[in-house]
Amino acid sequence: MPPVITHPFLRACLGHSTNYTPTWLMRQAGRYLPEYRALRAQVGGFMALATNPELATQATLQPIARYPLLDAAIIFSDILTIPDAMGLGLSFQQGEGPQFAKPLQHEDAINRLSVPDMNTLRYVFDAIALTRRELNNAVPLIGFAGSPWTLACYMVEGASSRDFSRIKTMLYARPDLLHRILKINAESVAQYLTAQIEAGAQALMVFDSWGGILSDTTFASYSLDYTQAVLQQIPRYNAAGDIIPRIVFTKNASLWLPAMRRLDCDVLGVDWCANLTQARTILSGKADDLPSQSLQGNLDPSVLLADKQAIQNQTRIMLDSFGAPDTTLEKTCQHICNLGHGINQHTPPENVAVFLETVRQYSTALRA
Ligand code: 1CP
Repeated sequence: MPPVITHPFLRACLGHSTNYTPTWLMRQAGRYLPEYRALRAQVGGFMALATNPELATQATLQPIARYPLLDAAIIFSDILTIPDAMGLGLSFQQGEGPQFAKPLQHEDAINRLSVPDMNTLRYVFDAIALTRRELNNAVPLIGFAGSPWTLACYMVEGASSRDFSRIKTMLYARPDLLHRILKINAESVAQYLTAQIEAGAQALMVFDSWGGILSDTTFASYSLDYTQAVLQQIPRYNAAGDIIPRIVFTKNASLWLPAMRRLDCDVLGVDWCANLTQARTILSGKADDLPSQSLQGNLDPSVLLADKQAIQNQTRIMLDSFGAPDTTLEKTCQHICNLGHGINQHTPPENVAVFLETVRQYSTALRA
C-alpha cells in the first residue's frame, strides 16, 4: 500500500480532495518581508544568503513562521544557481536583477559549456535537508529549478531583458547553438532536481518564467520539449516510496495549456491572464485522453498592493472562477491557490495575511 497523503498541498497536487484550497505564494520569502531584509543586511547580499545552508533555511522558514495559513514552503534559492555552477559568474547588484560576467554570446563559449558537477551545488541540497529537519513535517517543502529555456534566456542575454533580442537572434539564426545549450541545461536541471529529491524535497516546481515570450511556432520545440525531457529523467518517487508531485509554471502561456497537457507533471501553474474556468475544463481531461492535472494560480500580485476590501473581493472572484472544488472524485483537477507570478517587493506583509485568511474561509465555505 502506498503511504496515505495527508498534507492538503500534496493532496491537491495529486488531484485528491481537500477541506479547503491549499495556498502558497511564489517568492513568499524575500524582499517584501522586513525580517528578510534584516537577514540579508547581516550577510551583505542575496548570494551570500542563498549559498549558506543555515541562513537559506532561516529565510525559507520566515514566511512559514509569520503566516500559519501557508500550506507549503519553497526552498530559498534561485533558478540561476545552475548557470553560476557552470562558471558564468553570477552576481546581483543591490536593487537590480541578476548579471552574468561571462554570458554565452560566442560559439566557442557555447562549445565549452557542460553539465556542472552537482557537488558545486551541495549548498542547495544541504539547505533542503536542514529545512526539512526544522520544518518537522509542519508543511511540505518544494524544491525548484528554472526550465532549460528560461535559464538559457539569462545565460545568453547575460541579465534580465526587455526584448530578448540576443536569444531570439540565436534561435532564428543559429538554432544549432541554442539546442546545444538547451540540451545541456535539460541534463543539468534533471540532475539538480533529482538531487533535491534525494535531499528531501517533497514536491518539485519548474519555473518557465520566459516560455511566454516564444512564438506559437517555437514554444514547443524550444521550451516545452526540453521541460518534458527534464521531467522524464527525474524519479517519480523518493527512496522512502513517497510520490513527488511536479508543478510546471509558464508565464504568459495559458493559450498553450492544451499543448502543455502532455507534460509529465501533476500541476500546471498559470499567470493572472488565464481564465480559471476554462483552464479547469482543459486540465480535467474531458477533451483529451490524458489524466487530469491540477491548477495553480493565479491572483494578480498587484492586488496585494491594494486595500483589505479589494484583496478580499478579488480573491473570492478568483476562487469563484475556478468554481466549487470536487470533493468526491478520487482524482480530478484541484486548485492550488497562488499568485500569478512572484509577490511584489512593495507588498505590505499584513496584506498577505488578508489574502491567506480569505482563501481559507471562502474556500472552506465553497465546499459546504
Ligand atoms: O534579496 C534580493 O534582492 C534578491 C531577490 C531575489 C530573491 C528573494 C532573487 C534574485 N531571487 C530570490 C529567491 C527566489 N528566486 C526564489 C525562492 C524564494 C521564494 O520563492 O520564496 C525562487 C523560487 C526564485 C525563482 C526565480 N529567480 C525565478 C523564477 C520565478 C519568477 O519570478 O519568474 C526567476 C526568473 C529568477 C531570477 C531572479 N533572481 C532574482 C531576481 C530579482 C530575478 C528576476 C530577474 C528578472 O526579473 O529577470
